[in-house]
Amino acid sequence: MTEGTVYEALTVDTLPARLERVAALVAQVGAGDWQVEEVGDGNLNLVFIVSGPRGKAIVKQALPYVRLVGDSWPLPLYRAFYEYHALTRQAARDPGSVPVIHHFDKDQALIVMEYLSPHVILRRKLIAGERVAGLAAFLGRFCARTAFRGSELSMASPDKKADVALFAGNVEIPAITEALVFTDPYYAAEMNSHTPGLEPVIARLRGDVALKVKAQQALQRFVSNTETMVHGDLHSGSIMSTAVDSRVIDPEFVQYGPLGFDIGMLCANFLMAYFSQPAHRGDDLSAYQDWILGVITEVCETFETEFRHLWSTERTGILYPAALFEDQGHDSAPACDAVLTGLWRDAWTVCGIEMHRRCLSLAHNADFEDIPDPAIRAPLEARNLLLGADLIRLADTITAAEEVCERARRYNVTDVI
Ligand code: SR1
Ligand code: MG
Repeated sequence: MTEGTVYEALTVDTLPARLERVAALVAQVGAGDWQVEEVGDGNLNLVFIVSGPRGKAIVKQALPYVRLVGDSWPLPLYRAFYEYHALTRQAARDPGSVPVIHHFDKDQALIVMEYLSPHVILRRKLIAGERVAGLAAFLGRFCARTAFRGSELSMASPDKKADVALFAGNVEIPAITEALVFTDPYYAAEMNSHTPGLEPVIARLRGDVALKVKAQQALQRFVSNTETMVHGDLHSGSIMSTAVDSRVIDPEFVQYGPLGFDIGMLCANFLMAYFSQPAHRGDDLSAYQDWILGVITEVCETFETEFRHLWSTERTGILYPAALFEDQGHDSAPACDAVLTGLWRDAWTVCGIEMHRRCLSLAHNADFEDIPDPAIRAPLEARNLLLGADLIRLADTITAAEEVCERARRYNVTDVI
């Protein structure tokens, strides 16, 4: 397969003949007999593991439609182009945080990348009750470094503007987030679904005009604020881990957006893991739930520490220049505090919204969906929905992740339906 060929979706049967001349793939797996397995379990793409005499590699190919729904919902192949460019920027801004890219074919919407082993999707580990050493520090640093280094706190303005222009072409993929995440949870949108029993809680959320205003204000900032390059879909299905190592994958929802977007979405997914735990285990339940809340706290603390460190050591962009502060003998810490205040307001708002959309909109998460009995699932989701509403309402006033965790602990022992 070479550049300039007409797109055709790969299959396990056609992949070897179609990719046998891709030198970067052959260099990874070796020439000769290849075993190919399709392992994509996400909502959108094909993902193949190619095994050869020398090793393994991942071939990820976009499909021209939403896999979760089918060809009635077309989706541009160009998302692979944006994913490729996002991965190169994340690798530069936080080295070692994402898989190594071996090859990109724009026409086939295909990326050949490092096969991570024995990594598995973090969401599966959280459902299984497994702990990951170093997870929180890794994620806190990743969010801080990509946020800071992708913004005009760090980047030269012409480079930042060129990047914003490049990623502005990613239209339909962020549009999914605009609808599914920010808007659909708050009315009876066509593709929505929810667990029976949640109706009273849903009625409360959808009847809360102030809540809808805050969610739409967050959407307004999401579509019009190009502070930094965001991963755009940083949930526990976009992280792969072993017991001691983690990487971030799958940034096809990349765009330039608010500094607090990724860390907010990430914390939401840990909170949903937390609330779902009573259905997944008996032994170790409270210790494991404490571990998850500890991850949230440490992610946020690491984020702040790293962001402040970068503020002092890498503030090379046009924003808050040393010429205005340090060079005048003025401490710039209050300016950093102000940036972080706005960032956390956005983060906790997005966190609450993400907690809502995964129970009310399309594309629920396995943390709850793997609970087969709706009578067990609904009360756990209800706790999650109510905490989400609190976070949206109180985002302006939350000063530490521990306050969020304390609230989560209280809901966790309250029967709200
Ligand atoms: C139609 S796509 C639904 C969801 O899957 C992706 O992973 C994103 O989370 C998106 O919102
Ligand atoms: Mg994804």
